[in-house]
Amino acid sequence: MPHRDPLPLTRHTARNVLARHGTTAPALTEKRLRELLESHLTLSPQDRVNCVNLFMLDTANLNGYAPQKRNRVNAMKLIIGNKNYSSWSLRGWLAAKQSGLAFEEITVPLYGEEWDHLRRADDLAPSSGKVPILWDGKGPDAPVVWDSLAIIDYLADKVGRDRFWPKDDVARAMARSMVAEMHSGYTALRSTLPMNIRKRVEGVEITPEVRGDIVRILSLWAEARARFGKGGPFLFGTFCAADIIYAPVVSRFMTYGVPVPGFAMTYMEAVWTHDWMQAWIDAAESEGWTIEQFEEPAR
Ligand SMILES: N[C@@H](CCC(=O)N[C@@H](CS)C(=O)NCC(=O)O)C(=O)O
Repeated sequence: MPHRDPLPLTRHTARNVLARHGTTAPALTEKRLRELLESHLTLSPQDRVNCVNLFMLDTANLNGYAPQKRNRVNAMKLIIGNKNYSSWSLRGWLAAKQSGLAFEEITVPLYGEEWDHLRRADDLAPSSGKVPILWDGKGPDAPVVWDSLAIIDYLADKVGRDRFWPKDDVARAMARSMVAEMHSGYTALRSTLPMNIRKRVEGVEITPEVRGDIVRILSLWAEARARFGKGGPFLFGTFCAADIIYAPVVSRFMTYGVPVPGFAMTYMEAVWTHDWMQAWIDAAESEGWTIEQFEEPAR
């Protein structure tokens, strides 16, 4: 039974049909594309999501054409990976939320069958095919920022440092250092225990290297909370860049049942139940993509 849904597209279908009609996405209107594709549809909801995302990437650089949200052409656009797995995307997305600015998000499925093609799209060229990447406006001359930490810095410049960093110099120095350490380090933890929001794994083996990372993180959390956490439940009291950058660690600790002391559990609960995290988790849980290599801890 063909679907008659409003977004009846997959990339394969789109490509095949377009090729058969001797046309390419740039030449099309959304309406015409729908007409061309109407008769080719036996698609899952996930296929439809994929296709819309991919179609948007294909057309995003074309003179303001975008099939969705055309009235928000000046809004920022954040391209992220699968919400279940992409820890750097979570950081970029939380940063965009923290900025308070409107942004359009596009989720692209990492490492899926279209990934090789997708990562070469114009919109991902500045990051050489990595997410997250933030476009501040439309067109090739719009400011573009890739890398989660650069996105935090860019947005803090735009909306004011105090939204992202503690006001106090001593606290801010520590927060910045913690963020930098996460961004450049903890490779054992990051490579061995990949983020997988949906999953719970029991009895995972914690290597000495991973244990070292965990102990270091817990000691930094403890110090930040003890010295600067009086104003709220987060590392430096109110939610800031440090919480953004450590949010995927919270998820990893939950997924792999890493035993943590009470203060850390309380902190993790604060992060996990934060409205933005809950929205991200809900979306991760309803994603249909599975990336096999991230389904098990690495050996
Ligand atoms: N240092 C970058 C890392 C970005 C990154 O490696 N992102 C991953 C997803 S979590 C990615 O795009 N992987 C796709 C690939 O490497 O092909 C950041 O902070 O944003």
